[in-house]
Amino acid sequence: MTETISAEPYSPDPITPVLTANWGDDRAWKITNYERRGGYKALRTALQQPQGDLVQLVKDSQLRGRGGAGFPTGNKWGFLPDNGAPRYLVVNADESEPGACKDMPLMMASPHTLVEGIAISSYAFNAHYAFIYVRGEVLHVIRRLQQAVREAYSAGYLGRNMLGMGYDLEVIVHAGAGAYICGEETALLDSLEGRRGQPRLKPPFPAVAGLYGSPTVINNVESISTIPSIVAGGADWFTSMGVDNGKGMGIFSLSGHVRNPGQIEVPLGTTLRQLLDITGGIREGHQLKFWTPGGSSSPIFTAEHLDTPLDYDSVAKAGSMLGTRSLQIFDETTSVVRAVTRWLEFYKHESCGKCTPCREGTWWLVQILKRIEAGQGQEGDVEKLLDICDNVGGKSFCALGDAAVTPINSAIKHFRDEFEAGYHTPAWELFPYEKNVIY
Ligand code: L3W
Ligand code: SF4
Repeated sequence: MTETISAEPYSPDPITPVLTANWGDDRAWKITNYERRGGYKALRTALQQPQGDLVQLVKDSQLRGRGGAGFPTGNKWGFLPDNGAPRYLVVNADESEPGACKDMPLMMASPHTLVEGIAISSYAFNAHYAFIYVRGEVLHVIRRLQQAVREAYSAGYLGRNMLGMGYDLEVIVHAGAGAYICGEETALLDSLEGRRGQPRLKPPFPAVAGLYGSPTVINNVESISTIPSIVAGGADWFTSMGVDNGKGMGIFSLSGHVRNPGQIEVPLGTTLRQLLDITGGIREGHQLKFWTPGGSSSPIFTAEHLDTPLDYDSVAKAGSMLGTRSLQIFDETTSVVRAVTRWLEFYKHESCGKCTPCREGTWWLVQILKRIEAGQGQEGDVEKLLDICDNVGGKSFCALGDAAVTPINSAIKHFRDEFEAGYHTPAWELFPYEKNVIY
């Protein structure tokens, strides 16, 4: 445990926001309001440039994918083979990682930022069809996107002969059916093609053989939404923010035991201590116990990581992953066993069932965690958990299996005594506050 507020209030430099700049405006989601703030000017600029120059610009910007893995966006665009097959852009808007809440607010507040990014990106790598694959449950977001796409067609930014500059692009908003696994890019493609979403073997990567077997770029909502600002500001402006190997800004979502939960956009490399300074800190009278830098798929951090720069390399060096920048904050009233059990119930439910280690392993992990949570754990249960994790992590077909075991391994590393206390005492007696929580 440690204090979370530093003496000097932190001020990000250079000042963001960029992606969230108009979120406070009334009806920023209307095309007229977006245009009033300079929206779609970058598209006009882009359509006057050779396509290869735009791909090079994105490479020069050093933008890395904002969906979790941080793969260099310009490089991905550069992988598309020139084999005469149609090329597709698919935007992964299936955000559903526990704690992740940046793409949905972005699409609600400023859907045209995404639509403009789609138009520029598709032109850059010569795709004439783009799909936004969005979670089926978020009807309000789907409607907002559909309206934005309709407005963009009417204004001539999409469709045949965009802005009279000779390029055609069709954009389709596609609602998924609410399976977390469809956020995995190849399961998403199966679902988009009308089949049950289950991961495909990679390689081939989608860039080579993706939608309908054609070269396909799959990028996260935030990655594509960043493109208009790179076209408008240039690669030097973008690389002036962030750190080595982690350039630009990003939207971080803070949730849990903080005074002001929500989204905040800052340069990559900002620390949790600085973010808490800006947003008001941990809720009054409480102290940080543990947190996730990248949603429930990342190993947990503790107060000793408050000054870890939140960029890809620094977080990896500290033993976790930046992932979706979903900062879930837990204070000392939280049972780590209970938190991990809730996450594992999620992974068990969302396991697609294709491979045995994940399908069976997540089920067994939940059984053991639940008895520890109830104070009915048995001697050796912690070792059993670690053994099962060892047989799931790195031995499953896709990243969901790895994700499921990372919170357990890291929670046992930092709070083993709490798990062992579950051999005789229920979590709700060790953490009385939890009695008041209704599940
Ligand atoms: C061409 C190569 N393309 C890699 C591409 C690949 C993909 C991207 C990254 O998972 C992570 C995961 C979650 N030629 C290539 C190539 N690519 N080598 O680069 O690939 P990969 O496999 O490292 O990652 P991924 O499958 O995109 C994303 C983590 O993010 N995560 C979860 C996010 C939450 C959601 C959600 O809410 N729906 O997805 C959070 O941390 O665990 O590790 O495009 O094709 N040689
Ligand atoms: Fe499906 Fe889990 Fe195997 Fe991934 S790891 S393929 S989600 S069963």
